[in-house]
Amino acid sequence: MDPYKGVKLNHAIQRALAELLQQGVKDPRLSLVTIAGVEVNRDRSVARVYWSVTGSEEDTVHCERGLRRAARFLQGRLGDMLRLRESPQLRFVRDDSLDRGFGIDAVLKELEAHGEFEDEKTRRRRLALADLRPPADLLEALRRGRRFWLAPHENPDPDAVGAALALAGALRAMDREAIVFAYPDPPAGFAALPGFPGLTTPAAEAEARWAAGQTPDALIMIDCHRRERAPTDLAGVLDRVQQAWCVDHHLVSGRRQPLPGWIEPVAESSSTLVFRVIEELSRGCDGEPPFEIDLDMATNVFAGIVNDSGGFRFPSTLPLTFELAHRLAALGVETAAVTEITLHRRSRAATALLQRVLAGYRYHGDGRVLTLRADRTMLAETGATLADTEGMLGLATAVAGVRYVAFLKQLGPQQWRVSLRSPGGGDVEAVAARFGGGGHRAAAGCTLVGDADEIERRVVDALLEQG
Ligand SMILES: [Mn+2]
Repeated sequence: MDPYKGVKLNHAIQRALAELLQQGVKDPRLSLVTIAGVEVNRDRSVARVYWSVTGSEEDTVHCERGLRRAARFLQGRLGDMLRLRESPQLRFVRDDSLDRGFGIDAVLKELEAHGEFEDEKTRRRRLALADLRPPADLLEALRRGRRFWLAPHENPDPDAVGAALALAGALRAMDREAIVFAYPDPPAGFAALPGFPGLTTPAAEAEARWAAGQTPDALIMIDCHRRERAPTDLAGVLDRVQQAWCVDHHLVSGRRQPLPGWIEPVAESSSTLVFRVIEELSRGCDGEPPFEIDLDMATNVFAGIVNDSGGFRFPSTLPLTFELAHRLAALGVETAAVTEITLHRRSRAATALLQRVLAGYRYHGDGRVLTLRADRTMLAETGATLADTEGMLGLATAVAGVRYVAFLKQLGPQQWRVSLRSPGGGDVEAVAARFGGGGHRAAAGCTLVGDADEIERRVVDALLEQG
């Protein structure tokens, strides 16, 4: 019998590999490799090993080769150490996100140095708000510039817009000029955000402002880390801005370099990171007077964390999320009202759309897979927009017995966005990847072209195959 189960096996492998790399291999540079996490697939035939190394690009390339060469050996030793009947095949995946999480990485290492081995859960539990440390170069850029353009990603949510408005408020408190760009479709739940839409500027005006000589010292992308996530209205000026930064909590995917700034995937929201930036700025420094974090900034931050933590229900919620909520409530934020408006309130059009979507629920494979759909006809007949589908996945994943949810949203005549969730713990990233998409194990998506019934059938088959 196998003593390791699911997550436990991941941790056991992570630990054993770290030990082997420290002592068991000849190549000294491999001892500098950090194993960030391990993910074993369902039948345990393959283990994806996320790794990173601090050092030059050359070191990284060297380690990548070394790990590949040592894979067989490590696999064999693992089997012995963990007494596995069959040890999984090791696939090494370079984890770029870790390189950039300098702050947290350092904190975690520090914690580790203090005590025995700590698993991810313990680490997350011990993180305090003050452990999130904004990078010095980002703070420096915010202090140095006079005019800032802040851009939440397209199809923004209250986290993206709330964080942008809060940061703009802080910059204005420092006598800087700061504008937040807004897009044609306001985010669902925006009504709780102080300053929206009064303090936002249509993205379409960017070009005119540029032409009038009002060019920004820096552009700051919020809740995303690539220029491509900016709305098309901004595309023309994006390449011309001298400096672009980001504040984001999403994992960096792909090999391409993200924007400089602060990417911290441990945070449940970008608003949390922005709060820490504001807090640092508010202390003032040489020739820069301190300022107060006001109620509007606090409310915008709270709307962001309440949205991204699903009202403190999502597993991404950290103890430090409650620490921040406490701080914000003490600053006077009307937590109940903001939560109600951000997460709960629906327009009549959105309610009509919800009725239609609920009526279209379809169960497959004895109720293991649930599919739902929002097409253009439904939007046109109810007067709702795609932004109004926010929260609908949450209702579907709540249905007892459902392992996978697929939500098909129509983007164009033959184009469908498929959002996948696995409330039952399965791996939807693997399914999204088969269709050219990506994401995380529990939440992923892809965009497919074709007939909706046909797309639905293919996706459902792939999900059922996943088990
Ligand atoms: Mn977010």
